[in-house]
Amino acid sequence: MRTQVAIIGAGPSGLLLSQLLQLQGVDNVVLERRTGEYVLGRIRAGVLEQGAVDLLHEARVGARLAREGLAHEGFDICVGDRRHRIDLKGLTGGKCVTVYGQTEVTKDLMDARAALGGTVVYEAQDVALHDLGGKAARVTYRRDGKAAEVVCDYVAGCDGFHGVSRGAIPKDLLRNYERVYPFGWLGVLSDTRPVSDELIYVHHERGFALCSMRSMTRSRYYIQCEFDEDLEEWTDDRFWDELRRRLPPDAAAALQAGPAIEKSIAPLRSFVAEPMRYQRLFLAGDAAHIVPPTGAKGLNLAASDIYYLSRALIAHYKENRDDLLDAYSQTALRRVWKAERFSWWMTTLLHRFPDASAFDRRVQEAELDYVTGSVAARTALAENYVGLPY
Ligand code: FAS
Ligand code: PHB
Repeated sequence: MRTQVAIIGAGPSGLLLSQLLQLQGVDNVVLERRTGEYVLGRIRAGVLEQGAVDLLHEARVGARLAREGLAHEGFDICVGDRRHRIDLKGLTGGKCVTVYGQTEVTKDLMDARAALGGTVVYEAQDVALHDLGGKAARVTYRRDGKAAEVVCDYVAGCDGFHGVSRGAIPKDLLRNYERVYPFGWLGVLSDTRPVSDELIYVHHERGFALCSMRSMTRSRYYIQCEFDEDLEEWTDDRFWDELRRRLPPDAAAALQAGPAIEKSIAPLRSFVAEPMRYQRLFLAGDAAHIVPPTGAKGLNLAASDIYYLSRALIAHYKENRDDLLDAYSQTALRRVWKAERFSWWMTTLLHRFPDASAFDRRVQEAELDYVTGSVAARTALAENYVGLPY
C-alpha cells in the first residue's frame, strides 16, 4: 500500500491527525494494534482545554461535544475541611474548560473516520518502521497472519508510551527525561450523581483525592494509592469509605456511592523524549511525553502536538514548504515542557509524599496556603489549567 502519511496508533492523537490530514486532502493510513472496542474500553482523560475543543471542531467532530460537553468555569481545592474555589473564568478573562471524556472524543473520531472513508487498520500486529532516512519510509505489519507493508513519505508515531515508534530513534540521539512518583491513582467510574457541579481536588493527610465526572449522571473519582496496590483488595465499599474519609464533611455527606463500572490503577510519571522528530518519523502525544494526570494535561498535550504536526504536514503538501516540519520538535517541546512543569507542580502540591521530610511538608503547607490565599498564585494556576496558548 502507498500513502503520504502512515500513522501508528488509533488513540486520540492518531485519529485526530488522520482526520485533519484527510480533510485537507493529505492521504494517510492508521495502523492500530488493538481492536476498536479495546481502545474505547480504556477510561482515561476527562477535561478538555479550549484549544483541544477548537481543534476537534476544526476536525468536524465537535457536534456531540457541543451538545453534551459540560463547560466548567472553576473547580475547588480542599485543604483540610476548607474548600477554596479557583475561579477559572474570572482569573483568565473568561476562559474555562470542558468536561467530556476521552472515550467520547475517541468514539466521535472513530465515527468521523468511518464517515470520511478513512483507512484505519485495527489488529495490526508487529508494526515495524524501516528506511526512515530513505527516499520513502516503510512500515510493515501483520494482520490475520498475513504480512503487509505501507510505503509512505512520513510516519507519525502516535502509539502511546508503550508503542514502537520512539524505539525507532537511535539511542545515541534520543534523550529521555523522567520522574516516577511514589504513588498511583485508583480510579472508579460509577453511574451516580457527581458529588458537586464542579471538580474537587483534595489535599488530605491520608492522600490526594479527586472528584470528577463524565456527565451529571456519571461520576469519576480517584484516590491516591500505593503504586503497587492490588486492585483485588479494593472492593467498592472500601473505595467509597476511603474517599469519604478524604472529603470535607459537606462533600462526604453528599457523596452518592454505587457499583464501580470501571476500576483501575494508573501509575504516575513525568516523561519527555527528545527530539520528537527523527528523519521521516514524527512523535506525537503519549509516544513522546507523559504527565501525571493531576493537571489534566495528557490528552490536551496530544491535541497541541497534533495541531502543530497537522499544520506542518499540510504546509508540506499544499504549500511546498518544510519550515514547520523542520521546527515541529522544537515548537511542540516548548509547550510540552510548560505543561510538564505545571503537572509536576500540581502533583507536588496536592499529594502526600511518603518520603517527605518535616521540612518538605512545611513547604507544601506554605505553598497550599499561598495558592489558596493569593490572587496572583491562583491566576498562575488558572492560566495553566485552562491551557497556555498554542
Ligand atoms: P494513547 O496511548 O491513547 O493511544 C496510543 C494507541 O497506540 C493505542 O490505541 C495503542 O493500542 C496503540 N499502539 C500502541 N503500540 C502500538 C503498536 N506497536 N502498533 C500499533 N498500535 C499501537 N490524561 C488526562 O488528561 N487525564 C487523565 O485522567 C488521564 N488518565 C490516564 C490514565 C491512564 C491509565 C493512562 C495510560 C493515561 C491517562 N491519561 C490521562 C493520559 C491519556 O489521556 C493520554 O494523554 C492520551 O491517551 C494520549 O493519547 P495518544 O497519544 O493517542 O496515546
Ligand atoms: C478525569 O475526569 O478523569 C480527570 C479530571 C481532571 C484531572 C484528571 C482526571 O486532573
